[in-house]
Amino acid sequence: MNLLSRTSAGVIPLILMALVLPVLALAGLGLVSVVENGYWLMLSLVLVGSSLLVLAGYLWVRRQAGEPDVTEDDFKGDIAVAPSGEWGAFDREVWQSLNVRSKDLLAQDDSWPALREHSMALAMEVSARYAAERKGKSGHAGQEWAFTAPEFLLMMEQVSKRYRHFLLNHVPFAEHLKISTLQQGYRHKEKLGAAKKLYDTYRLFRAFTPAGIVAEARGQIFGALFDQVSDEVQHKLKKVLLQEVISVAIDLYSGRYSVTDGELGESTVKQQDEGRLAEEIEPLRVALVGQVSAGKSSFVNAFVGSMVAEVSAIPSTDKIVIHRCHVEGVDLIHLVDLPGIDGNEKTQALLLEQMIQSDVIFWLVKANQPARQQDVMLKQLFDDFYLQPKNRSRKKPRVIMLLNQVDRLQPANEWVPPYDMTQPTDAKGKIIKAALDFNLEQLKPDEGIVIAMPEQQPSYNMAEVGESLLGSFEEGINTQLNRRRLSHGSADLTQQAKRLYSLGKVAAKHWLKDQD
Ligand SMILES: Nc1nc2c(ncn2[C@@H]2O[C@H](COP(=O)(O)OP(=O)(O)O)[C@@H](O)[C@H]2O)c(=O)[nH]1
Ligand SMILES: [Mg+2]
Repeated sequence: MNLLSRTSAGVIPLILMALVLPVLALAGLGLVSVVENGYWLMLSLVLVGSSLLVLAGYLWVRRQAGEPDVTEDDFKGDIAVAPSGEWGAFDREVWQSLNVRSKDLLAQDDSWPALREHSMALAMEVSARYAAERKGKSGHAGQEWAFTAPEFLLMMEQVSKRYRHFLLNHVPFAEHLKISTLQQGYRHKEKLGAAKKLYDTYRLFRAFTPAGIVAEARGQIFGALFDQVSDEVQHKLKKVLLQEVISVAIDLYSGRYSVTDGELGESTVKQQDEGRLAEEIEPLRVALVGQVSAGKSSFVNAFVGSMVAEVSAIPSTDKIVIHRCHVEGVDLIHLVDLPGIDGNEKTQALLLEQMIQSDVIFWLVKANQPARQQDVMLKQLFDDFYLQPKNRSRKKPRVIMLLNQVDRLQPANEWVPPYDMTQPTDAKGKIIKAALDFNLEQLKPDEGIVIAMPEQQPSYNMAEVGESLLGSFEEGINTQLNRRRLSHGSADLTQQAKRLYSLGKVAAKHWLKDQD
């Protein structure tokens, strides 16, 4: 090895000399002939050309080495838009079918310029789905584009904002993008503000769909970055953009965005921020529903007793008592003790009204009571309410059935909790399980838990109820946001919702601490 390298070290200069000397000699002769024959110009051109070739080659090699193509592996997390937690059943249905549609559109043509037409088609289809109902009622045909120019602007702002957020979270180097260009459509907002007529809005929409802007400004905005993104990833980015359009269109047409002309101007964002400050997430509103003596009042005592919480009752009208549960000074949960179901129509109307104003429902059912009919009827009314076209964007509160007084089931003198509902072993356990299954079938709640609060004895299964309530906390807050946004088009409460989720965790700690 050593010998070989030493030998070659000595041989190479010799070979080079042997080659270089003749070449130099030839070059000298060549130069003489260039001068003699007047080929100066030609030589200069050849020199410039070859230098450029070498430079280009160098740049290409450097680029290949330093900045590899962005591939799918570089993406963080799942690149798809999730349906909003606040949506009702109908909204989700529209979301599902429009996602299929968007896939078809991209399969037909997934070039960037095609996105504008696609987003148009998708928004129009969302609009048509929501307008079908309105049209049927008012008799106005062609009301598909029944939104105001400011609403349209808001929609565009939302798509841009969400897409930017998406890019920042998922696309490497995205922070270098100049997204301000993405919103260049705002330069035209004076025109939009003046566009009162449907047709004008329609035309402007055609011109300025967010996807259209992205498509057109793509070169400026994304420049080299997007050129390095693989086709597959680009396809996904396009898919996401269309999903954002669908998502925002659903929010728009389901009535979640409604602004008046006056609200839009230079200070829209500021106004929204002020609105955000003024608006507070309310405590989780938990309604207690059940027949007379099902155990609603006992439940309030047992449940809040198991929670390290201060409770203060606010008596209200119509025999409704609201128990406020504070944890560490924070008003966290309102337990709403409602009058018993009694088959009376007036009571039924009051109960329904209260239920749809709640975020979670605890439905107490007496295990040893034969008459289920009144419960089933009220549940039917409740379910039907959300099936009505005008309520289809409302989010239904979660119904947790509490099968109470299971201690009284046969054999009545035997009560040795706990009972395992997945695999009951003794006769009592099997009877409790049968009662649970029967009542789940009758009432069709979202979930069912067996409990007991016999007098002079410890209450059974409050911890499971607590955990179930915490598990429903996020969904419950979404239900609240859905309700409040639909009733007065409120601003973005997401931040506050997050605050409340973390408070929920504080509550959990207290609950669990007290259970052992
Ligand atoms: N044995 C037993 N009695 C219960 C249970 N839950 C409630 N009770 C009793 O049933 C009666 C009615 O309860 P109450 O909470 O006033 O029902 P409400 O009308 O729904 O508010 C009271 O005497 C309670 O002590 C239970 O799980 N087991
Ligand atoms: Mg009571």
